[in-house]
Amino acid sequence: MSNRTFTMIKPDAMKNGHAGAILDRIIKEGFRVVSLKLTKLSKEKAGEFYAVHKERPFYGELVDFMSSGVIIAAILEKDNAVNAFRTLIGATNPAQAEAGTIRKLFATSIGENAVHGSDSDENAQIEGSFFFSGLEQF
Ligand code: FUP
Repeated sequence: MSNRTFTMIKPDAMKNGHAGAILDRIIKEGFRVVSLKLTKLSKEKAGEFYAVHKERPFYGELVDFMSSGVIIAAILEKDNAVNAFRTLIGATNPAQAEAGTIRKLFATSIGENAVHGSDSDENAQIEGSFFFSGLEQF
């Protein structure tokens, strides 16, 4: 079990003005910020990040959406970080997310669901390294 996960505040939440509230919630839930940046994915980079979904029907829309505006990318640390963070964000589809979760509070739809959270320790490591060099991880 690792104690790090990776997140993105997605373009919908950025455009809707929820970035501050989401970061505040994450920090108040006890996650330590290891790395943080405001950035924007090109279509090519978004496609690469979500390559695991490339055969899925929603892949094109997902790539268009994730490259449609700025995002905040971050590596976070807490005991059992991957599972703790997925509990905090709630189900992929905000309609099915538990009350009080970040997606329930801030997501628009299953496609525009406010935040990303890694689904395994291995992916947390891969995804964190996609955005941050070793020198940027504190
Ligand atoms: P999650 O791990 O909860 O982020 O969800 P997935 O890895 O299954 O999906 C990654 C992203 O693909 C979601 F955040 C949004 C998008 N997606 C859709 O647009 N439609 C779907 O039916 C499933 C996922």
